[in-house]
Amino acid sequence: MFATDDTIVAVATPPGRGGLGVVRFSGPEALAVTTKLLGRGEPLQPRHATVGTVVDPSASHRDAIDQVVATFFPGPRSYTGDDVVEITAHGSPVLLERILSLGCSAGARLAEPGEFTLRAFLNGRLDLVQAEAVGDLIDAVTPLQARIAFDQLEGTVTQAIAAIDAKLFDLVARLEASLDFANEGYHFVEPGTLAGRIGAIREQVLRLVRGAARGRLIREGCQVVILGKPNVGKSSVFNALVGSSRAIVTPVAGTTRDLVSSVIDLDGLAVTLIDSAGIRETTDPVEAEGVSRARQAFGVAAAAIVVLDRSQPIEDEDRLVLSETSGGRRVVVLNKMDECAAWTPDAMELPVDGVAVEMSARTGDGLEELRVALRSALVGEEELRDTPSVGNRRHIGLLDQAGAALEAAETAVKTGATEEFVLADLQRARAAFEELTGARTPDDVVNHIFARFCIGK
Ligand SMILES: Nc1nc2c(ncn2[C@@H]2O[C@H](COP(=O)(O)OP(=O)(O)OP(=O)(O)O)[C@@H](O)[C@H]2O)c(=O)[nH]1
Ligand SMILES: [Mg+2]
Repeated sequence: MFATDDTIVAVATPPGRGGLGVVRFSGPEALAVTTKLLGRGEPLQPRHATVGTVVDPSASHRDAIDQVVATFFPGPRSYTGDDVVEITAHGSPVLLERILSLGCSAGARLAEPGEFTLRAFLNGRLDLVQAEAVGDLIDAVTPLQARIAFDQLEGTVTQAIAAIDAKLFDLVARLEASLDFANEGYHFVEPGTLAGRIGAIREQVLRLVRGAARGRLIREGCQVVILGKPNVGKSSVFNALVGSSRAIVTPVAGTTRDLVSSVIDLDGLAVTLIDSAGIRETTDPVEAEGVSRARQAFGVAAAAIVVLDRSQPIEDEDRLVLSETSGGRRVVVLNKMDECAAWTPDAMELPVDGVAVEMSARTGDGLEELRVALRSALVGEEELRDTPSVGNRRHIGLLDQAGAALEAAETAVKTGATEEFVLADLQRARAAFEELTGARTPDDVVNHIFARFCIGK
């Protein structure tokens, strides 16, 4: 863990040129260091934007570097909980570098990635779940991801867990009191109701875990691979969904060999769409490699789009793709509906479960239906915003641990174990909650969490 009693500095805006760039200082010397840089006699007024000039304090003559706006946020009511000063300069990387190095000469130290947010966590301004939400918010690529991360930062997950933990705490306190007064025969929990109470708490944990698969899909995004025999229009469907001619389309069968991918925003889901050579039997070594890559991509994909050409007769190759993908989530597309239909799914007795989407990648007809069908294949029909927002694997793992401990406690009660045993299981559940919120989290876990942040955050 880094030192927390010194003053850190970093550029808080992204690398590169911009209209403005922000250099942020945090720590006990933040005000003193920036007062030197600004060449000011009097200190900055708290929470006021002050126009000033950054100068080189070591220069013999007045060496003005940039005109800036400086704002002082006194601790503990600042982002980090320490004194914070933000200097907004012109967004030139050279200037910002200069201000950084002057700051270091004046007594600050370059911040490590995530160190500002780490301090906020250590100073109790945020719990660990909220600190992780800051990282998610910055990394979000879809508005829905950003929204869910912001909800988490606002404390929705924290509150859900706190509510469960409060009930657990109450139960533990009562059981401990019962143990203390065991000789007097006092019971602070009706023995007959104990299993039911634990079960009710476990049900709340399970509810959070049940929403987690979907939460993870939103947080991490997923892959969808496009399959089908040659020339059915896979690359055309890919381009239509991406909204540009990313993949090469030609009338020659076997055009696509390598995997081509692009991220699309499917109503908030970040879907990495993969165009492939499709699945077929082939002796051509290049195409065979393409097919093998397509199969691999399908192996890790969350779903497949299987494209069939409705203007040409169905062949064994189509049936091969349909049967290879029948186990997983998929959407079947009947493409080229702008031409005369050569068959219907019923007549061909195709193993097409659920709906098949009719579309024309050429005209764009049916594209919206495909988007809707794909979204519902991935996450169902529910409104994503209303689902519980646990999507972080660390959180899910710890909720699972808490659930298992509660299940053990319930079993212990039902099999007549003593209260000490039940208590030990309940304490394990509480420990999982404490690790989740950061009340008690091993240092290496905390370091790992903040190491993925960018510098300046
Ligand atoms: N009429 C019509 N033609 C289409 C449609 N979609 C694709 N095509 C044509 O079908 C041919 C093959 O399209 P691609 O998108 O390259 O097909 P593919 O499945 O990626 O082909 P390979 O990469 O060779 O496996 C091209 O000539 C496209 O213009 C459609 O909806 N209607
Ligand atoms: Mg192609």
